[in-house]
Amino acid sequence: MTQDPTPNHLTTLESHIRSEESRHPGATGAFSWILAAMTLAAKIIAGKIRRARIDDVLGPVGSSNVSGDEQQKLDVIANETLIRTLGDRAGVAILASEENEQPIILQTKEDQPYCVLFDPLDGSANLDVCVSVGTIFSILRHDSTADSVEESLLQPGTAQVAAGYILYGSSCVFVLTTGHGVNLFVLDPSVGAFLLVERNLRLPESGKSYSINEAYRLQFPAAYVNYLDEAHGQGYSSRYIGTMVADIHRILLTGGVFIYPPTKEYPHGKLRLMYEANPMAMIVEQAGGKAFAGRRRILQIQPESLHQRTAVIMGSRDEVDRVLAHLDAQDTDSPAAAPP
Ligand code: P6P
Repeated sequence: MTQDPTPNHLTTLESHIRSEESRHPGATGAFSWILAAMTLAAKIIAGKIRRARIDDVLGPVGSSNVSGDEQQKLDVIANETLIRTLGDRAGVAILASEENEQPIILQTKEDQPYCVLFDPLDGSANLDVCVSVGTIFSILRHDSTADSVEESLLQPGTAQVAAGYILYGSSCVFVLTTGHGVNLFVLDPSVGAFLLVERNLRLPESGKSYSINEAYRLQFPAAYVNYLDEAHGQGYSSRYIGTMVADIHRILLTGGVFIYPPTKEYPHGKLRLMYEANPMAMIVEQAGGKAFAGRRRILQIQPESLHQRTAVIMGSRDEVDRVLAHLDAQDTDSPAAAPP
């Protein structure tokens, strides 16, 4: 972790974005304008989460999203907040959300340079019990030559121009990469600004901690069970919050590995490639970690559909390599034991 070289300076997320923009002479400001919209949405959503029980907006809406996940009231509120804040920003051609089956076309003019994809409220099932949740976003260049709107979005993770997440936890944290390292900002509610607290954050190369839902152990391919058995024998700790953003944030700061293997319910993995795995993978790699789906680097997966799912192994280099070594030793992905 690189401590800020100018500890006495107060850098806000907005001023950081402006200084990044000044590094690109040809910049039109559209990119900065989009990140500013994400900042505004984050502050609004953070406020709504803090007041959720008071305003009685907890619990399910009574419908499911395209992935079949039960929608929480705050899923819908967060989604609408992001669409409203991004919707009037010049430079955004298309929005895509976990909560919307189809992409949202904002401006059909070909010269709109960007697309924004997001999971508005990751881990929202945890809201009722006051456990951390998050917003994840990915920014792609708009490909106006594609045959269809969805096709224009189906770009591999390496094409992302920026990725980030907001973690609504004991504090509200905004983590951002634009391809030049990872920066961490914390919301100061007294002034309503995200302040830079860590520049060029580096993920520890190792960490004896894994994050996986061991309730599904009997459904995991044998290689993952073998890894767990090895970890148990080497004194690893287990930490699992059930919100990807929170689990990955802990790993970003303290090391370890997050794993969501293929299971009987999710044979291709549970997490969504375009707006969960890809942005988190960009952040993890920019911080010096590794991010794989089985034996494939996540960022190199060519997407086939907007809401497709993937398995995930991401975190410290050494820890991801340990899991991959078991995958290499196991030439099939068959479950360790026949599912019940
Ligand atoms: P499980 C939340 O629903 C989520 O999409 C991720 O944030 C989280 O890592 C995962 O699913 C938890 O899934 O099956 O362990 O409840």
